[in-house]
Amino acid sequence: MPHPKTVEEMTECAGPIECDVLPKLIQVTEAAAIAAAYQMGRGDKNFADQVAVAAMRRMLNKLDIKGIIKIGEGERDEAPMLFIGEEVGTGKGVEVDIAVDPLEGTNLTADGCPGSVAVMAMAERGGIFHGPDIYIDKIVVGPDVVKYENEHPYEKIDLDAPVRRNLEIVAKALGRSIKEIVVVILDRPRHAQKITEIREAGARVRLVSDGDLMPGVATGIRGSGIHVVMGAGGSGEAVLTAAATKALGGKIIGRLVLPSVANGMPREKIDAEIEEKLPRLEKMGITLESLNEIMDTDKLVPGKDVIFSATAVTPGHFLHEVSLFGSGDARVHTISMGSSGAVKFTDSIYIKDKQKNPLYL
Ligand code: VTB
Repeated sequence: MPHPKTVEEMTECAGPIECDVLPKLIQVTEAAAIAAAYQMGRGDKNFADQVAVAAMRRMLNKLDIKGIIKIGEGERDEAPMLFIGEEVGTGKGVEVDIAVDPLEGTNLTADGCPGSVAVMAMAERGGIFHGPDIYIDKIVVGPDVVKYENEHPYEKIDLDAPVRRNLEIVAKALGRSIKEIVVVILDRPRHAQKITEIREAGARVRLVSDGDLMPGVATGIRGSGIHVVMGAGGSGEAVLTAAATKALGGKIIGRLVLPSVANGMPREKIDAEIEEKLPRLEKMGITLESLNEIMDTDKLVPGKDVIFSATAVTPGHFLHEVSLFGSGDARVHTISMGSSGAVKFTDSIYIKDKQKNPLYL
């Protein structure tokens, strides 16, 4: 009598990046998160970021990969480490494109507030959107909504549709009423109108001061209490959200927008930003017109063999914060996943002195 061979079957359909690199990727985000956790609540967001970046880079450089940073800490001239275009890894092994955010939520860490994570994604070469570091205005929803859309071709989440219409679709997909839906959105003046519309539609709003990446991932996890993420935030964060969303079967739609435009700056500020950023945009094949095109999950992360890992620094929406104990020992909580559909919640404990700090549950 044949019996299901779940793990064997899933391993067979996993690509080489998922098979070879994913187990080690967990340690990369763990190392960055532990480094950042020592800086939690110390009020210095730049230093917290710096130690997370350095730890992530050290760990990345131990991996047998030929990696190129596609989403990183900035341009070569503005970031000393993990800048866009930097080659990382030992140079042996599989070719990968990499998106990193070694400390998503630097303010949250510096202030000791919930929601900061060390996060990264990888895919085969060409598998991660190579876009400008501006904003992406987005909507993120989970797999139930994708299923509903597939069954109802005329009811699709649309970035230009009224907020109420999108929320109606999400509510129907989840078998709930709109008043039971929770929407996460960054607490920014640029979102004032959207927040009003969400509330008028009857949904509940969870405002976050920073960090809308992990709420995006949470839309793909039933029981997280988060059903939709809306609003404009960093493009790198949106790409990382897309990597996880793709692995979990949800979706993100978005469009690039200049921060000066999204934040309602005066014309001269917008012109100055266009002048500063246009040459780089054009190099990437993006014009002011194509800036308006809608991008979906596959555009943001076209890869087939995509992996993602996020380790909480401070308490997360569904992850526990880093615990520090002993002298340098740590316990960390990570979510990692790959294209095959294998998702891991890892509770890792690193003990240096096994007698002095025995393991406890
Ligand atoms: C966004 C959001 C991030 O910073 O990028 C935000 O996606 C920046 O927005 O999660 P502002 O320019 O309005 O500050 C985060 O909140 C943290 O990196």
